[in-house]
Amino acid sequence: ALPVESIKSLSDQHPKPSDLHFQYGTAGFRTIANTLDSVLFRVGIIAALRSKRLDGRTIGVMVTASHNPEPASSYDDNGVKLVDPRGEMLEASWEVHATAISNAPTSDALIEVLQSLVQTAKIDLSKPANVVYARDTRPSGPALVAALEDGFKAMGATARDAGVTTTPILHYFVKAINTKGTKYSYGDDSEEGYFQKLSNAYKKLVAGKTPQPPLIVDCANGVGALAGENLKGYLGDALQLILENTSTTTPGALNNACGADYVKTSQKLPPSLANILQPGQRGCSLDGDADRLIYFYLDDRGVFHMLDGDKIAALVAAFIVELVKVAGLEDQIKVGVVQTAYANGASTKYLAERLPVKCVSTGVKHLHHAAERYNVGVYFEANGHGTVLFSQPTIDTLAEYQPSTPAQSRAVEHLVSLTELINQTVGDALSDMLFVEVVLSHKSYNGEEWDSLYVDLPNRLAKVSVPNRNAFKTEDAERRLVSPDGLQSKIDDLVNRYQGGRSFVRPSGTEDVVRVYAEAALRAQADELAMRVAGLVYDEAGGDPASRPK
Ligand code: G16
Repeated sequence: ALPVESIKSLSDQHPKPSDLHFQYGTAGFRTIANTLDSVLFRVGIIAALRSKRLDGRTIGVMVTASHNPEPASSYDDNGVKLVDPRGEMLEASWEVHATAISNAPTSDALIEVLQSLVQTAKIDLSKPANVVYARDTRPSGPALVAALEDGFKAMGATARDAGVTTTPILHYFVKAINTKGTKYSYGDDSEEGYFQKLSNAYKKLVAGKTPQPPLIVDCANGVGALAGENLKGYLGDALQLILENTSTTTPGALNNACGADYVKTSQKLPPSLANILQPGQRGCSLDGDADRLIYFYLDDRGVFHMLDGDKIAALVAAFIVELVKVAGLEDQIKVGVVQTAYANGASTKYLAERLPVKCVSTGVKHLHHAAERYNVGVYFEANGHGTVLFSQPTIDTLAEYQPSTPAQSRAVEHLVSLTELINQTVGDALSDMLFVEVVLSHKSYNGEEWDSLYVDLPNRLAKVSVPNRNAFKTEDAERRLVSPDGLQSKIDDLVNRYQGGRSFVRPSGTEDVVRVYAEAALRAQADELAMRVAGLVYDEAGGDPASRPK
């Protein structure tokens, strides 16, 4: 039976704020940190139940608000998300349970919701519950983790504290723990195991190549700075990393005018790198929990150029296709790409001329599942969140294949090393960064040569604060609005007036805003289209005057 008494007494110490409604969104629960105490306690319970449901397999819990800002005030965002046993995002049907559990108004109501979940999901409560959890560097983290631990305690779960680490490392731990001692062992379930795995694969892949010039890494003043420092040690001379924005304890510094989201959204170099990045040099930005990666470089004239998730997808997908071809495995291994509506139109055109490309809704979970349908699935969101998945049959094919020439054998070895280098559980900025460096080094590309694979269409992102973002509903992989009524046809009318115009509107799953994307053949037109569509959204929804698009 459920440990009703222990849940109730601990739950009374973590009361739900009566005026708030929580929602398990794109990346779990994410909102103002000081409202999340009851949510964290309950997530502890949910993780334990999920583990019991899956026969005691280990479930991951990550406390982070990733790219969200951390202003030096009480409005610091934080969040929490659950990781399923293979290291992937929580199964969608459980997101609904998580939302219901987080909103039960009292301890008694909580027990009722839990009892009904135990029944409907047929959870055998006599099974063990195993959990591994971690947090990023946010100041609100420790208190939230304490609430989470109370949730584990209430359920009698066995919980392992992975401390302060990146989101992708936590995902790696989950998979490594659950595959330990099996023939599918994913690696040693320690940070050392993770760094060894990545750095060994990297060294194999670049053996014999001329070392790349040093790479500037903007760590967003987040946990990536700690992991980056570690990685540096394991890489040694194989790749020189220069870590910048590493102030993990300065209040308000996290993601502030730096990091992958800043670079992608503002399409600018973080001001902190202005005197550091030299013309011709490559740099990259991680986000606050190191699961997103954006590259950039300055050309000879010192002009900034961004290489986003779409450019990364184009670079790495072409590289994998080439290796598969050289290996002589073209007929057996099919490579496909998954993008979202945010993918630049030029990238979609470039990729679709070479490979199957699919468009899905925003959120790694959607991309991940779509990518699993290919033998090798490359998925990247334009914001730099992505990875490459090799299906198990593909990994077996690579292991069993008998190459007939030295070139074939080298290509197969490289493909095998890539399966080790790339984090197969989720987007991982450090692993993706090493992958990009491998391709640049094999191709002898600098930033400019990589950038010239295709020319981005000018584009603009905007956000509008509205009273109720849930009034915005979409279809067709978020490319069209079905509600508010009539708004889509107004957007269509506008878009038709711009050459190469494309625009869409969707509610964010991580911030209380509606997002607007627009692209067009010319820069000024893309900006104008974005502002006009944002204006339509504002007028339609009675937006906050402070966010009136200008
Ligand atoms: C999360 C998700 C991403 C998504 C992003 C923005 O990223 O993992 O898949 O693209 O939020 O989502 P939205 O536009 O719905 O706010 P992160 O890096 O914040 O975890």
